Amino acid sequence: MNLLERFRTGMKKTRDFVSAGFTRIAASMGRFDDEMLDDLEALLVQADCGATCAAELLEKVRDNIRDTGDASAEAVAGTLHAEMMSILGEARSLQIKRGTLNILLMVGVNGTGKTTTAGKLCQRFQNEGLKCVLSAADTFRAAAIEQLQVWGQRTGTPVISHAEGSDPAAVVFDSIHAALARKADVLIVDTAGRLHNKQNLMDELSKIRRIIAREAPDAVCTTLLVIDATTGQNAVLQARAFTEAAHVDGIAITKLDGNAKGGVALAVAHETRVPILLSGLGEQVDDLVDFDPDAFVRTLLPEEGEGL
Ligand SMILES: Nc1nc2c(ncn2[C@@H]2O[C@H](COP(=O)(O)OP(=O)(O)O)[C@@H](O)[C@H]2O)c(=O)[nH]1
Ligand SMILES: [Mg+2]
Repeated sequence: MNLLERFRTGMKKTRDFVSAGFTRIAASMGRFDDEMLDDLEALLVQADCGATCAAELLEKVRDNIRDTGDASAEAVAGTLHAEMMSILGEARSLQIKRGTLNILLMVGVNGTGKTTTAGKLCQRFQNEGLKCVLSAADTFRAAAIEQLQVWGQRTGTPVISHAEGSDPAAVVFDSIHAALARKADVLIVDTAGRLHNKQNLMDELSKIRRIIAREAPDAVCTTLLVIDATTGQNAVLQARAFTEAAHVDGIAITKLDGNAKGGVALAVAHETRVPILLSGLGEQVDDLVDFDPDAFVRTLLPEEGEGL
């Protein structure tokens, strides 16, 4: 399956809702009038693209119709495609620098998919011939540590952990030394990284970053914010809060397979302007793909021959 097919299969619920909805609205007349454009805007809002983002998109569509006189379904889909691409920005993937230690800090609220994404990433890196170490720095619950150990077994990756309730910074310290001793390429740190309040998150992350700077000054450190696509506008609020409280290098948007609300990726990109690097399209180990703006947009919108 190529990337487009993976997005279309994984995001089937969203595609059935948005793409089929677009086609249904367009079908009545073949060209868009004001009422149909309002329906289209409502459809995008229902798919969780965000009210501001949807309003902006439709404003561009209306401008284009005014400028060109072309209100055909193809023209409307074309404008939406271009504008959505501009919100999402260029395709960017998670970069791993060879010959040095790369440290990935997974942050995000509980249940968004940090541990699962860490496990999936491990498998991806192993497939690419990179050596990985997992760090169980979410020490709040024993279950969280055990869950990461399961991923370690599944992917053949060493997991560095301490007891429940221990200091995450100490786990990170040991993990860095284990990774350096093994000459690992990637250390994935499953942090608690939760946002009880901004100060709390900033303190936790800055403590971890201080240890990294001291113990592995040459390491390339990347903070990945994990966002659950099924949580609607909450996902947008989380993205805003985290990006305000901490430096976030990239976003992993999980559970795009979960419901018909996958449009939230647009709302998150619109709100934060932080690149979305990864997308979770299921619970299995290989259900993680690079976020591809073109494939994503072509999943939302119908194309010629598909009702246009
Ligand atoms: N359908 C689906 N489920 C996911 C995805 N990513 C994670 N999950 C599920 O979401 C739940 C919470 O994930 P977990 O990694 O424990 O979240 P954490 O608390 O942030 O570490 C688990 O049941 C995962 O299997 C995804 O991309 N798609
Ligand atoms: Mg976890």
